[in-house]
Amino acid sequence: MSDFAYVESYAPGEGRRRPRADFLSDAPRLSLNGDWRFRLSPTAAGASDMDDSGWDRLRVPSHWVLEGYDRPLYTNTAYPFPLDPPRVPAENPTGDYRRHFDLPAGWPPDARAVLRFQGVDSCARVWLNGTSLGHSKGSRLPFEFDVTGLLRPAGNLLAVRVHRWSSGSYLEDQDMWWLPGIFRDVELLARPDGCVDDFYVHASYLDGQGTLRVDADRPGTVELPELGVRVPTGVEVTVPVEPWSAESPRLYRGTLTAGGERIALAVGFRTVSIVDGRLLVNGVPVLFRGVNRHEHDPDRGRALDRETMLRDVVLMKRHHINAVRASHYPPHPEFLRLCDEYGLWVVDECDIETHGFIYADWRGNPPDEPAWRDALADRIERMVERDKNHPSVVVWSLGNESGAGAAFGEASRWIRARDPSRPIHYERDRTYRHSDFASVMYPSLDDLDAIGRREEPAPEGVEPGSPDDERRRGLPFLLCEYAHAMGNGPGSLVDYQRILEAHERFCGAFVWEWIDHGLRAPDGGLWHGGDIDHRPSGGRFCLDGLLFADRTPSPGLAEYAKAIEPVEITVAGGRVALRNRYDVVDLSHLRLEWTVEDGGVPVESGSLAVPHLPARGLGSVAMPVVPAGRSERWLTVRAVLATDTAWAPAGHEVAWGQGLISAAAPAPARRGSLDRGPARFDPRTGELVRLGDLTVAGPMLDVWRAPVENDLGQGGRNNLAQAWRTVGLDRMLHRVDEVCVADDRLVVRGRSAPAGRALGLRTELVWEPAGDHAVRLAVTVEPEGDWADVTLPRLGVRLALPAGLARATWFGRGPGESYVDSQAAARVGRFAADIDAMQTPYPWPQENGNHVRTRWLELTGPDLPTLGVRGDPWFDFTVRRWTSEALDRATKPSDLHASDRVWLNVDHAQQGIGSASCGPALPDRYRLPVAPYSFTTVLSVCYSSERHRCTGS
Ligand code: IPT
Repeated sequence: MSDFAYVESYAPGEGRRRPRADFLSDAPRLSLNGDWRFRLSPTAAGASDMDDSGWDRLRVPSHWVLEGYDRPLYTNTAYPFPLDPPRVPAENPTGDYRRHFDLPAGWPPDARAVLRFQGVDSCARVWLNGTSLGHSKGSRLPFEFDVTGLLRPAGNLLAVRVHRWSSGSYLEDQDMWWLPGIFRDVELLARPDGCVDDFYVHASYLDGQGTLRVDADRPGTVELPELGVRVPTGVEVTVPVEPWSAESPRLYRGTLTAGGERIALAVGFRTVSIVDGRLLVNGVPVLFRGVNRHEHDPDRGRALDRETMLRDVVLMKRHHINAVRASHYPPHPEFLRLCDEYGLWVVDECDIETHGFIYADWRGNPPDEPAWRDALADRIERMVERDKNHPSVVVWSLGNESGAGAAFGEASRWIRARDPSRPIHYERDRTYRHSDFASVMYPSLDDLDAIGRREEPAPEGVEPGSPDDERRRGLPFLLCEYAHAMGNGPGSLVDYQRILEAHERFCGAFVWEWIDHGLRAPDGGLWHGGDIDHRPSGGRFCLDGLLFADRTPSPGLAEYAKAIEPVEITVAGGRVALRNRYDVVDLSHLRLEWTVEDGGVPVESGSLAVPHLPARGLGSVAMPVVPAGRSERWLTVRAVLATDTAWAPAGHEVAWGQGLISAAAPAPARRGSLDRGPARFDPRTGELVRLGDLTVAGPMLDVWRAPVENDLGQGGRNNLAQAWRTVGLDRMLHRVDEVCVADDRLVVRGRSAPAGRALGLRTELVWEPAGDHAVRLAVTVEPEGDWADVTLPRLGVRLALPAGLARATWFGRGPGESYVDSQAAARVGRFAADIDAMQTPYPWPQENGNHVRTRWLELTGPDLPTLGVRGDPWFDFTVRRWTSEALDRATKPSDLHASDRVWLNVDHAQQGIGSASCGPALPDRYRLPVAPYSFTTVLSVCYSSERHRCTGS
């Protein structure tokens, strides 16, 4: 046996203390974070030299692959090494870490002491002052060694050997970067005589009363001053309390004192139960409006500091997210303290994923192999013991995507015995015998609806009508992943939410996922998996978050916030109807404000009394009386925080609704003469070449968009972009057949079609005068040939405009981008933005920046006349400095360069976005079939002194 056989042994560790609760106390604690000596070796043998004075320095916590050594690797499902469990490659980058330290003054020299590692990826062997302490695997879980008697007042040497690959890596095949290193805190803890080692807070809630009992392995005293509680450990008390919930995270702070140590307690009273197939907390149903959160930072990987964790929590709270699935491993313990304090329901998931066994047809899958029993049980116990005292943790998850196996039965039995207070989730075992929830990932809307009705078909391998089938149907349903947020999207968030709220069976859902896992590249850009020269690679699949990697919210997050906003406000029939979507609280923490806008210009505003509405209650208030206006008049009602909270200031918007008060008067029909109007055409091609003093080119029929990630359905399924390219929508050729003038109308007939194909789109563009400054364009499109079931990414016209145009002002939906299946977050109003700022910087360039239901648009630039576009009644537009083709070709944002034109797409429609990058096909109603279409638009030109003429606004 070699000296490093432990790396490949099934054993989860050796020499470690038994797992216990994570807590903060006033006992002496020495952080060993900071500057360490570091040397990287190519194999598990590591560095043999005793003298580390010439070694490099490395900050701890960190991942060495993000600090200039070795390189990060990204795989989705496949292991990056041969599937030969429990063996790992001989090339096993191994980092030797050394830390020299002195004990601080006042450190009790003879005290018991514990050395704690909060997380080391993937296997660590540890020595203190030359004594071998043992080793541990299980990257995202803590481990401790008893170091009593091994410390010196000065000149201690802590040596840690970290192996990139170990048997433990087979249990850590999550879809994420493989990032080795000591990436969480290292601490030395003094353990005073008589102190408790582990304790368990049992704090339940029933009918206004909280029942508390703190069990500990040593006698101690529990104090919650606010409740007047002072009891010995092991003794139960019942007192009137306010319950803890994500919406009202009432914590009672206190202490557990034993042996001269004071441990901080943050007690939240709450009871989780499943009654009649529904999940209840404190007796009421709750709905998780959640996200899957990986720990990620573009520079630090999973070595997050507290500030970054807090940013996540605050961003979630501000976007109405009330739940987090800790996908796919227990987060840093500080994150859970923040969830307790700020209020987030947590599904705490174990650091177990064996996805890559799919490439062996699940043969040898660790959860189904006795040899791995201890390793799996070890992880479950370390999670539960560490996190058992957090009120925010309401569900235990046994892991992700690990097939089925006896180990999950053992895990669930162990948890039920140790912690009967929380239900258990595991999605991948289709019998659901070891889960208290039925669960699947990425169902279609129809499938989800059937699940809600408890009418879903029996899963494969489960006999319809069998006891497993019956039991599953009776379980509450937790949608652990849906709405794959890769690139532009996801679409249908509102559709999903409607179904989730329509059936009692649902206890909530978690969008995949919170944040893009882009890593900072040396050139300042971002790396995804495909940027690393290594196979297998998960490519761009790590860029699927609601936040961009730098934590800038994406349009998808705005849409999700709108889909789940806690109050539904409907303005109609003279009333403002309110639906309280909170599960626990009423609306007394909110203020209602209203504004009336005429054509997007505010004309009146005020406030409304907030009706008393209990959780999930309905009510209404009378609408303010406002007369009709000249153009479209909208009433917007906003619910805002009445007072400051921990996560947002007073005035922060939590919900809004709009209603149309009066429609616009029809625009007066303006005739004129085409000759005397602003439009000049090329007589040969019928192309528009000038509009007043604006040089323009076009408009051309345009049916192409740079595919979004969701157009590239996973693994070839739902791959619309491929179907489009096969037909040739990305390379349409345009022919003009006829240009004629009749009755002061210019008619241009032509055909757009791809080379090599017998199909095409016949077009007719009819130009008419519309006053002195405007022309009306009517477009008719007639398909020819057999298009089979191909859809169109977009249908509209594209114009090339002078590059000097710099700013857009529009009346329609905004301010952010919107698509037919993702427009809830966009309100009706008047918006203005620089063209450059209207490009959403998706890390993989793709279609973006669309605006649905635009009534009018003006483009302006210094020293240029204004271009106006009016819809009949609406159009979609995108405006950018590069073409869709250039956007399509680009693979990095840095590939996009301003051309010598501004490109404006005025669309009759654009196809929806969906979430098919990992999920169901785009619903039919959001597709744009090949069919006859006709639409009109009015183009105008005007000069600043007469601007109103441009759009009639
Ligand atoms: C699902 C995984 O659980 C998650 O980690 C992530 O990979 C996601 O897919 C896609 O980004 S598993 C998939 C087979 C549905």
